[in-house]
Amino acid sequence: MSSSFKSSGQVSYELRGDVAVMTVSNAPVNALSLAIRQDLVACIKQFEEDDVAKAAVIVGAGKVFIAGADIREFKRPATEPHLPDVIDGIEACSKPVIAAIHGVALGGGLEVALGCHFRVGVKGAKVGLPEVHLGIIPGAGGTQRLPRLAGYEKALEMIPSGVPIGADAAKAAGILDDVSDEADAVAAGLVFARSVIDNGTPLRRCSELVAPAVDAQVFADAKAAVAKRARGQKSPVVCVEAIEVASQTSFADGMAKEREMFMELKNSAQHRALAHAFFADRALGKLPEIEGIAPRALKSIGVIGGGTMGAGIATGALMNGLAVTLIERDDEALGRAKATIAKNVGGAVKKGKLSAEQEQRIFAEALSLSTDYASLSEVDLVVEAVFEDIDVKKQVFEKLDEVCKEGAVLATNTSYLDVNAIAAVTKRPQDVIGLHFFSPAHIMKLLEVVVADKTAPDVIVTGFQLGKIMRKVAVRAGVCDGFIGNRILATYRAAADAIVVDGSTPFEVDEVMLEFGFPMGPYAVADLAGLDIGWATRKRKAPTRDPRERYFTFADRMCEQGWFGQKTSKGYYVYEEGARKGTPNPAVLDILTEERKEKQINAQNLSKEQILDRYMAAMVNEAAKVVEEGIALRPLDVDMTLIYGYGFPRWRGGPMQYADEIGLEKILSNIKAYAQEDAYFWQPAKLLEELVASGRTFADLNAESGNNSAAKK
Ligand code: 3H9
Repeated sequence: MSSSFKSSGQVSYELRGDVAVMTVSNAPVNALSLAIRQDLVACIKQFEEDDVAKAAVIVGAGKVFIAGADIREFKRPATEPHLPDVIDGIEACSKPVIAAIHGVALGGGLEVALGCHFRVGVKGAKVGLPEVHLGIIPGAGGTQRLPRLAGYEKALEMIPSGVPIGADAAKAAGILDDVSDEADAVAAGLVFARSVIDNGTPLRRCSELVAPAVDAQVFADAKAAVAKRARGQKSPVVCVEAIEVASQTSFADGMAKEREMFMELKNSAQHRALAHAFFADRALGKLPEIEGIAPRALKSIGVIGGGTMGAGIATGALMNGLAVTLIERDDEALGRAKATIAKNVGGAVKKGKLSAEQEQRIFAEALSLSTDYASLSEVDLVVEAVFEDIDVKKQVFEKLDEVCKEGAVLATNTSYLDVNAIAAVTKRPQDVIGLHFFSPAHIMKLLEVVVADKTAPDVIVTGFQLGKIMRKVAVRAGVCDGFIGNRILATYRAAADAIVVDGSTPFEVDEVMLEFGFPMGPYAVADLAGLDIGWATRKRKAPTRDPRERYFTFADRMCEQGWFGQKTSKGYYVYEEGARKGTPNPAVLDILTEERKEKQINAQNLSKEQILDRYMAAMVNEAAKVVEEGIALRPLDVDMTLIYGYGFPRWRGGPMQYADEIGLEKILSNIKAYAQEDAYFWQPAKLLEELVASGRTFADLNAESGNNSAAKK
C-alpha cells in the first residue's frame, strides 16, 4: 500500500511498503526553518499513527541532508516548535527512525540525525557541528548526544573545532551505524530500515547512552588549549564547557544547560559578527554588474616579474592547476624566480597541501620560464608584478598590448597605482583590470579585483574566476590610491602614529590591538613588512603632501639609522638572531621624546580604551569614505577585505560591523571630538553623518544593496 501525506509541503511523507520516507525540502540546503520544524512534528505524529509504517527514514532533498538551523531566523525571537523539542519528539518515537545522510549533515542537521535511532550515510557524506564558526554552540542536543554516542574525546575534537568528518571516520567513531554502497540516501535508508524491521533491532536513543567516563583533567586541558587558539572568541570555550556538562549531569539537565548557553551566545555580538561574516562571504561575488555573465577562458596565465610577489602568484596558480609562463629580464632572474617557486611548492608538499606527483608535474609540464614577452602570445590572462612604478608598469602594458592574443585579460598587481592610467596606454582598456594579491600570494586569502573605468564585465567575472580557481576571497574594489585595504590601512596607521607622538608608546598600541583580536599590532606588522617600505612611500608622497597634514618624523629617524625591522634585527622591536618575536626597542622611546620636544607636544597618557577608540574611529571613518565613493560597493566588502587581508578578527565581523555594534553615533561623536585637535585628519565621512542623521546602520546599507542573503526574508 502506498499513501502520501503532505503537511505544509516542505517535509513530505510517503509510504514505501512498510517504511515511511520523510523528505525535507527547503532549497538550497534544507535549513531547519520554522515550516520545516512544524512539518517534522506533523510527520512524526503521522508516523506514530500510521499502522502500516513499521520504520521511518528521514532524508534531505537535493544536494544535502540538512545543513542546520536556518541562520537567518536567529535574528528573530525563537518560535515554537523549538528544534530541541522537535528532535526529542523524533527520539521519543516508539518505532525506529533512521537518518539517511548524503552530502552534509551539519549543525542542527546532525542533531536531527542524532535524535534518530539509527544513522546511515552514503559514500562521500560528511557530518559535523560547525556552530562554533557562527559564535554559538550546538543548541539542539549536539553537545549532549554526541559525547554519549561517540565519547567525550571525539566530541571535544569535533565541536570546538567545528570541522566536519567524512562518512568512514564517522562510522569508525560510532556516529554512523553504516556507510552504504547504495547510490542514494533513500535507497540506503530503505535497505537499513528493512534490516531493522526484519531483525527487530531494539531502538537506540543517544540520550539513554552512557559514555565511558573521562578524567576531569581532559576538559581542563581542552579548555586551556581552545582558549589559547580562540584568543578572545567565546564559543570554542563554551563548546568545551557544554560537553563537560554532559559528563556531570543527567541528559535532561544537560539539555537545559545547553539551551541556556546557546541562547546567551545567540544573543551575543560575537554571534552577530560571525553570522554577518558568513553571509558577507557569500555576497562578495554577487554583483549586479556581472550577474549572468560568463567568464572568459582561463587555463593558462602569464606572470611578469619573478620577485616575491610574482613568484607567489605563479605558485598559487600552479598549485591550483593553471599553466604559468613567467617572464623575467634575464636567465639569472629566472633562476631566482624558479628557486622561489620551488621553495614555495616544496613547503606546500611538506604541509600535505600538494602531492609529490603534483609537484613533479608543475615543474615538468605546467611552468614555463622565458625572457621573451612573445611567449605570452597564447595565455588567457597576464598578471604584471613588476616594480611599483607607474612608468615601468606602463612600458610593460605597452608590450603586453603588442604580444597578447585578442581577448586576453591584462592585469596589474599594483597595490596603489592608477589602473585607469595603466589601461590607457593599451588599445584595449576594456581588457585591463587590477588584481591585487597580498604577500605571500600563494598563502594570503585576499584578492582585490580592481575595476577600472573601462573594464569589461566579463573581465571582472574572469578576475573573480581566477580568485575562485586560486581559492582566494575576491573583493571588488574601485580605483583610488590604495584601493580598499591599503587606503584604510594608511589612515589607521596615521592615527596610530599620532597616538604615539602624542604620548603613548608603539608597544601600548600593539598591545591594545593584540587584545582586540588582531594577530599582531601595527608596529610589529611594520617591522615584519620592513620599515623601508613605508619610508619609500613617505618620500614618494612628500611632494604632494597637504601642508595641513601632521607629519611625524620618528619612523624616518629610525630608518636613517638602518633600522628596517625584522630583516635588520631592529625596528620597533629588537630581534634575537632568527627570532620572529622581538622585545621593545627602548631607543624608539628616546626618538619619540625628541620629536615631542621639537614639536612642543605635552605627552598625554591615553588609556587602552582611548587608544582603541581613536584607532577604530580612524579605520571606520576612512572605510565609510571608501563606501561613500563607491570604491567598495557595500560595507560588507570592506569588512571582508580587512578580515582576509589585514588580520581583523572575524569574530568582530570587520570594522563596519564593529561600528554598528558600538553605535555609529558614538563613533561620529568621537571623530568630532578628535577634530578639535586635528581638524584636517578627523574630517567625518559624509556617509557616516548621513547614516547617523537617518538612524540607519552599515547593516542597513548591506541589506539595501539587495545582495546580502542575511538580509533576505
Ligand atoms: C545550527 O544548526 C544551530 C543548532 O545547533 C541549534 C538550533 C536551535 N541557514 O554555502 P553555500 C545558504 S546553526 C540559512 O553558498 P555550498 C547560504 O547563505 C547552523 N541559510 O553553498 C547560501 O545562500 P545564498 C549550523 C543557509 O554548497 C546558500 O544557502 N550549520 C544556511 O558552498 C548556499 O550556501 C552551518 O553552519 C543555513 N544554515 O555549501 C552550516 N547554510 O545562495 C552552514 C547555507 O542566498 N552552511 N545557507 O547566498 C554551510 O557550511 C554551507 O552552506 C554548505 C553548502 C556546506 C551547507
